[in-house]
Amino acid sequence: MMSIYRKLPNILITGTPGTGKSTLCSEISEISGFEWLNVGEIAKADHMYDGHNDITQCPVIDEEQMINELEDKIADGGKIIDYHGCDFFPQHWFDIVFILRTNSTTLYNRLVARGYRGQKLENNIQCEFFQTLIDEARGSYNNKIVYELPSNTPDDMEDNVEKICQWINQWKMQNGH
Ligand code: DAT
Repeated sequence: MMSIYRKLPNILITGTPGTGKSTLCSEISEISGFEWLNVGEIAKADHMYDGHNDITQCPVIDEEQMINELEDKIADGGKIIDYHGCDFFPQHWFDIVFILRTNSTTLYNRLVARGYRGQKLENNIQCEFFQTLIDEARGSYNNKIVYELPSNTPDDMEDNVEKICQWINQWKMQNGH
């Protein structure tokens, strides 16, 4: 497929809640100047919901409304999108997709610290264990642009920030900036 012309690339960061998406995006945004779009926060702020999911115990995002809301921003490029789902975004939005991975014990501890318990805690641990986001990303995007990144330790976080910033710089060089 021909790549869409953008002055700057768009990056999708996905993964189970607690894998470190917000932390990573905030650091990359600070370094690169790219705008961080936290889809969960945007949905919350604008009440972009369409019901409630009893299994995940989360409100269900109004996907159509979200796509309409983000479309113009995405067209400009230079965005980092952060969400724990990835199958409803148009494929052409992203130049690269990263999935953060965290081992079960570490993720469990992070989610407990965040106040998750019971079914919600269990569902998220299972989501990571069964590689739900990997399947979702691989099923939704060209696998050549989909990468897994471990996110267990602060060293991992640092490596991931560096890798993504390097990728941005490389993209700019290859695209004449
Ligand atoms: P998410 O946005 O995916 O829900 P987060 O960025 O809020 O995740 O991170 C959840 C918590 O885990 C937060 O306290 C920071 C910590 N954390 C995330 N990634 C980490 C890593 N690679 N090493 C150590 N701590 C990490």
